[in-house]
Amino acid sequence: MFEKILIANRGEIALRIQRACRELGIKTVVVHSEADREAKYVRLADESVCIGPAPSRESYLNMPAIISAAEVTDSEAIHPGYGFLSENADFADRVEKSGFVFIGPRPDTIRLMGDKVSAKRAMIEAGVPVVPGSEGALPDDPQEIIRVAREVGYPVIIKAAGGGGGRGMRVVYTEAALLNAVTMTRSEAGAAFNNPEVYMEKFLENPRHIEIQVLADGGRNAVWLGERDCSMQRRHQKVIEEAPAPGVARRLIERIGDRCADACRKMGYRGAGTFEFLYESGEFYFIEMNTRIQVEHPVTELITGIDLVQQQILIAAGEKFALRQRDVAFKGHAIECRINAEDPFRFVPSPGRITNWHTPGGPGVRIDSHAFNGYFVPPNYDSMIAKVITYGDTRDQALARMRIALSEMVVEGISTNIPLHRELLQDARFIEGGTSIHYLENKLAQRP
Ligand code: MV4
Repeated sequence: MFEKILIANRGEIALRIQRACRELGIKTVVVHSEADREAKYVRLADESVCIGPAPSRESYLNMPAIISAAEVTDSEAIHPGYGFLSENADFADRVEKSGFVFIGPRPDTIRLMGDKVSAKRAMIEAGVPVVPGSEGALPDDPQEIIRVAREVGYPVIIKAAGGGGGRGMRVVYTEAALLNAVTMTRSEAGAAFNNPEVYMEKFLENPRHIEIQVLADGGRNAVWLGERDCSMQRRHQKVIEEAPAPGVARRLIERIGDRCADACRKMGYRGAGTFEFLYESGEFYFIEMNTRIQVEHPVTELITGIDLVQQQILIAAGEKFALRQRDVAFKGHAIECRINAEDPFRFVPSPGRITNWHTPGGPGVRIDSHAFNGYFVPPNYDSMIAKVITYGDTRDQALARMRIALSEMVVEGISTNIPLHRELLQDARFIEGGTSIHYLENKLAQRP
């Protein structure tokens, strides 16, 4: 096992990784920007290194500074967390070439999944169902593009191969709008991702976003750890996640989960990963794969009892990955509310000093947060300051516990989206379960 790991991230996930390390008896090095000097996980770390000024570009995205910090502290491995450099294949490459272990998939796997055209091809080969669309990237020939769209059937969506997470896409409803949309998406993709390749899919009008968690050892052992429903979102920012997905047939989930685990074996996937699907009319369609630990991983941890961050570390250390599918049992229901420092009505960030901070507790309540009374939320980063996660034997119990938790929570000095969460936890359609990816935006549009 490693003696010392460097954490190349900030905020709640830096603290989360640190806790996993501590339980495994591993020393931690935290790298931080000038804006994060007073962070709690910096004080709790065995060692810390300031790697640059507040802007991410000069600190958390500064590859040479992070690798130098690993060198001077004699770290053996680097955990990238989520966001920042976590899905940067060149970073993973540089980490490994510098003699450290990258806690994540091999650089080539990250690259393969980063290109959405090659990711989709790999899934088709592995028998994972994908959204119907173009075979690979769209050709240049306009007549050929028109032919593919007719075959797929309108509406279609044009997506950039280098995009993902909602960046670089365009919905097309008519043939008249098709070629211009392709041209525009191509040129934006060339500028934004340095890759003008685009592909086409049937546009699904009212799907849910359901993802499958996997863990794999890079060889023959791969398991899937259930699904998460992440449909409650606004502008591609998830707001509430839950596991299991309400109202989806278990047999179907099991079939898809087995396909995902198979795909991992075929690819020699290593570490934790997430297969993203759209779910509509009782069918699953793969869209993208994330090669990192995700924000919403705790809901999976609560229904499986498996510590995903510890498993990432064990796999990276090359310890025998002993988890088998038959050992994975799902129990109960978990819900996560992301608490953001933002205006609950206008959604603009609300950085500043927290003057009063009380977090909820009690049975089935987990708080993942780096914040504390007197903490200054810096304006430079993502606005998420806490995750409130509740667990129950049933969805109703998890919901009830979430309502109580949100009623207990106090954050003063900054604005948060806690009022929005309180409102959503009283929403009849959400309580019923199974709302689509458009539900929240439609609901907000109807607000007075
Ligand atoms: C789609 C889609 C409908 N049909 N693809 C947006 C993020 C990126 N991961 C893929 N996205 C979508 N792809 C087809 N063929 C609708 C979305 C989409 C979406 C997906 C997941 C979660 C939230 C979303 C919000 C808007 C659009």
